Amino acid sequence: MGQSLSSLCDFGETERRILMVGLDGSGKTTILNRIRGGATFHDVETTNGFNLETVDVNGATLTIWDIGGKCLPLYYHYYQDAHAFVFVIDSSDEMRMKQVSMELTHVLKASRVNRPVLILANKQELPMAMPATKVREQLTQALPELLREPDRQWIVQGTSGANGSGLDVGMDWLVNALGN
Ligand SMILES: Nc1nc2c(ncn2[C@@H]2O[C@H](COP(=O)(O)OP(=O)(O)OP(=O)(O)O)[C@@H](O)[C@H]2O)c(=O)[nH]1
Ligand SMILES: [Mg+2]
Repeated sequence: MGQSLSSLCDFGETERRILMVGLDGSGKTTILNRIRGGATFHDVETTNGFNLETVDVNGATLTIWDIGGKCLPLYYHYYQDAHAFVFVIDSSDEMRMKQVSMELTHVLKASRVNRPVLILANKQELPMAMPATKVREQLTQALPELLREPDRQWIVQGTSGANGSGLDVGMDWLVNALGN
């Protein structure tokens, strides 16, 4: 602890550091696999620590840190160094929305206010999944500070790690927001 992300890796000037966070089992590693071009959907092991991938999206080089949900507190210190966040939610698990709000609060408090937050309402293909609009509604009720940060760019995008839907739209938004 105590080191900055940029001191751990030698980043080029155009690279952008993206932290992918969210509760364990929300689908972060599955989504990372999709973003890096893996088309197949299969069970992945829970992440102990983090996975790191560099991907090109629309001409932008993104270094994505996929942090295991059970390890998040160990990495809060790094939030201030991130250029943007991908915050993944299991939309089929309404029972954990309070815990989700608490984790999102950490992102808002520990990061700089001008860092974009792409919130993915994942597992949309499941019949019991809350639609992205409902996830957004619950978050804005639980975290009114989201609405009070005028310089914060954020969206809630529905996705499925199972079939890849919604990911392109979300990543397009993220790259565009990073350019603003
Ligand atoms: N039905 C469905 N299952 C998904 C989806 N995305 C991920 N999963 C499954 O959800 C489980 C957890 O996925 P992971 O990608 O390991 O989740 P994670 O957020 O990386 O979990 P941690 O590493 O523990 O933080 C796995 O069984 C995945 O196959 C999705 O969109 N739909
Ligand atoms: Mg994982």
